Amino acid sequence: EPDRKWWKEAVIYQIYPISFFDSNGDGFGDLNGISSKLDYLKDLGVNVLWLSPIYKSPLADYGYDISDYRTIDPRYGTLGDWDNLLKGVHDRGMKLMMDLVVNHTSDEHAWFQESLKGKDDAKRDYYIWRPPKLAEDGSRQPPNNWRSVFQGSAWEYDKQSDEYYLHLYVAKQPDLNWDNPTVRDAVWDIMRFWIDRGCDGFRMDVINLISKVPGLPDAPVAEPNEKYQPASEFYTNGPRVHEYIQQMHREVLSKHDLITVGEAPFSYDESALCKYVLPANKELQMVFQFELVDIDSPKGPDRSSLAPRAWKLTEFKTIINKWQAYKRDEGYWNAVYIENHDQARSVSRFGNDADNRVRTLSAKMLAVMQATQCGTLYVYQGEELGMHNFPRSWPLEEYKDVATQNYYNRVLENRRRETGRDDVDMSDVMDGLQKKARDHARTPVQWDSTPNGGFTSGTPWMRVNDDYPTWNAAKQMADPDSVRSFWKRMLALRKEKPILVYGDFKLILPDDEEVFAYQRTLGASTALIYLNFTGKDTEAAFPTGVRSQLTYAFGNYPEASESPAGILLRPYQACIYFST
Ligand code: TEU
Repeated sequence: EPDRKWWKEAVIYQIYPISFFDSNGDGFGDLNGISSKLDYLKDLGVNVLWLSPIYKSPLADYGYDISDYRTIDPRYGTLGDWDNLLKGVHDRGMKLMMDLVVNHTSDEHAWFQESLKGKDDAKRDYYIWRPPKLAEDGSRQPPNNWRSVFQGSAWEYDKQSDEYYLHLYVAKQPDLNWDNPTVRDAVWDIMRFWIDRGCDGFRMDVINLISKVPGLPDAPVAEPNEKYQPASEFYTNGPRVHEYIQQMHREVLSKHDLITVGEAPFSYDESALCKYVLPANKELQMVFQFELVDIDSPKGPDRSSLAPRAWKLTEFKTIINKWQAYKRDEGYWNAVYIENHDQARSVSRFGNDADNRVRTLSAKMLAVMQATQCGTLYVYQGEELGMHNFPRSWPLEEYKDVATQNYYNRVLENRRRETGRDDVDMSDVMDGLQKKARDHARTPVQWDSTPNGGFTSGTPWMRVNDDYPTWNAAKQMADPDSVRSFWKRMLALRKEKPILVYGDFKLILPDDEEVFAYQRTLGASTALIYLNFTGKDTEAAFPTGVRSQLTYAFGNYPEASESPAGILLRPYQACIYFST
């Protein structure tokens, strides 16, 4: 018997509020906009909504830079609007999760403003301040050579105190000093504030980066032509991180029935990441590991590169298999996702969006792939509509993300320096951005075929993808063959069949570069899943001896065709069989 829990069976829908739905015409999505779409979400079959940050913020990183954890940014609404949203969510039997961003704050947060006042200020030690390193010529240099995830030095100089502060992300996101127990207490208080107000759980931003290696030593020089070096090994899964999360569990989490998921970038090491998740450790319920979504990133220490790498289906399957099979007996639990606000659209990356037919088929195939894995399932806004990357023809100005802009500028500066010319060719970088930039996830949701996809009656903060007249929620709600209708049926099936949530996972045909096939087992029952990742017909075998007990149950074609070898799969066909 599986250890059944509501949060394991839940389907979680991530909302990136700025791009979800604008209720007041200012061009920004808002809380009342979300409230007005709750019936749409309930109808889809999701159980929990996770809101990306809606707190007060200068939006340097679209809300992942918080200047007040207890206030809603006016662009998104008010605390009253939040209470109203929560009520609407609870009235429909759903739950609401908040984004806890506490590795860093905004530089406009009151704590940081105080910290800036001087070395003796009570809040100075809330952040990570260090004196400059003096170069031979006497010039002031950052305390070490770490590169920010968003380019440049990870340190910002403060003239007044003649010290630098650490920021793993942009300078407007100073890192909190978790080694200071007062900071930790302040974080527990923020969590209690939202729990007392009724929130049902937390997604914890970069929670595996909160403990830095003592002494903050220089990173090894991996890129000799660069001034600043990739340094994630000095702050990922750091020495005190488990002490801190266990304290969080004792002080806050253990007292409530919450859902918790930690974001854990820069580590593919299952023996490191399992520590956050194994129930015996009393930390979190699951983490977002990045091994799968980084599959098309260059191997090597620089995880901020937006140059795409070609990958093979066998690599993809190996990664999923590794995590699906990992320590089930000790209670390791997966967070299943392929999209979020930091990832390009999955149908463009893992499916095929060359034309409407293959786009629809492959988006449905990816729905089956996710909804038939073991773990808690996360769906990102617009994924249920098969929203895809925006076109290569969009100019750089349409990319609103600071990570994209900074990456482009770093490559541009390097090329200018290397060639001594201004007019360097950047077309390959633009090709890469079209494939990998975070911006593709952030175009407004396409609700209908009215101007701007019905997202706003005003001017949208970011351009709506040009395909909204054909690809939108209203059209898809009315079409039983749409991606949206398919997702709804798929989620209903997952609800009905605990084997899809809890069953053991076993890869079939591991060496096949076209078909991803796996078997799920729970007690005496079996499910088989076959996914054709190509745009052509292909054949695949059944495992020996199982065929007679299996019945075709679900897929993205009217039926499954069999061949002498086993199963004949049409382009991007997905098939689910259950034992009778
Ligand atoms: O992201 C963590 C993170 O470092 C990656 O997802 C990052 O976006 C990617 O590696 C870029 O190369 C979280 C949030 O999800 C993201 O939106 C924030 O920008 C970031 O933390 C800082 O808060």
